Amino acid sequence: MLSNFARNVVFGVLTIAASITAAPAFAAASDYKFEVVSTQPAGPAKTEIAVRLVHLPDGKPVSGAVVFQTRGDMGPEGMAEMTTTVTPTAAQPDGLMRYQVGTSMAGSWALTLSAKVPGESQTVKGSVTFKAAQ
Ligand SMILES: [Cu+2]
Repeated sequence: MLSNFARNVVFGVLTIAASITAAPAFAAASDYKFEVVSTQPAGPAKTEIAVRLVHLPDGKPVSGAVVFQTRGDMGPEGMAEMTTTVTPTAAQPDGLMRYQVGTSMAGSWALTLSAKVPGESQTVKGSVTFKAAQ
């Protein structure tokens, strides 16, 4: 049984440890999040999607990120093995990343992106989920 004093000391130490961990001395890959900006059907079994990368601490979109790996699959519907094509469709002057994803089945699809971000040594990887109609 801890005394109140001991409990407060333990709590204080944990609080300090937590604030040290959270100190933004260096950006981390977990400081970023991919977000869907828009989706629209692009012909039979195809969906056009625009995604942006946001720096979570200040909520600002990141420009200059270079996506070097993508994956599309139906993981959100329990069909992670059902992969598909992901084709970049436009340059990214506005910081948006646009892709045409093959969506041969109606339902929820996941687009997973791996990117290099200026000033960030770690690879930033994240997924967005979007709906495709048929
Ligand atoms: Cu499927």
